[in-house]
Amino acid sequence: MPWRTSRFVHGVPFGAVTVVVPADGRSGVQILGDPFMRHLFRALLCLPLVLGGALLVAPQATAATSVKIYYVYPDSPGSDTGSNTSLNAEYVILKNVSSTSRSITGWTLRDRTGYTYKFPTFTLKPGAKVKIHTGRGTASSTDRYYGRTWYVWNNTGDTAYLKNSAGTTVHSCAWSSNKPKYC
Ligand SMILES: [Ca+2]
Repeated sequence: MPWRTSRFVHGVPFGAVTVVVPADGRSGVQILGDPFMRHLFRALLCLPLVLGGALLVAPQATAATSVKIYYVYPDSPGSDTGSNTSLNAEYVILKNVSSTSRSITGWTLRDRTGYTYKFPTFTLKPGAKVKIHTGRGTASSTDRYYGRTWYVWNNTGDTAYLKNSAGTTVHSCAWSSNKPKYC
């Protein structure tokens, strides 16, 4: 035996093995008993650490942005007359950049002022895009409408915010000119 039994005062019987805690606190915990059972016991001791690690990693993996603001067209062509056609030529495109279908039910798109479009029950397939127009129109799987009678996105600069159903901002895109922009 490389160690002295007298150093270990806390021997805890644990089935076929005994866990021994050193009295001086300077040495590590020793596990005594049959070699196979000792290995098994060590593996079981490690299991909670492995499971705990998986729980810590998993939420971060699922929280990665799967749907993002893809493109903004803040300045409708021509004068800002406020016609429905002009309003609808101002838009933001979202894209599912993941490889699986994603629900964006209850998600919102808004500008700095707070003009908000909220998605009803809605799913984007992998790689699919949806265009959110400022004016009125018939909603479809590819085109949605704020239904407003005046513009949302400032031509001189603004920020689009995409929030999930919990209200957490998952992506934002800022611009400082009237030029269309890939985010
Ligand atoms: Ca505009």
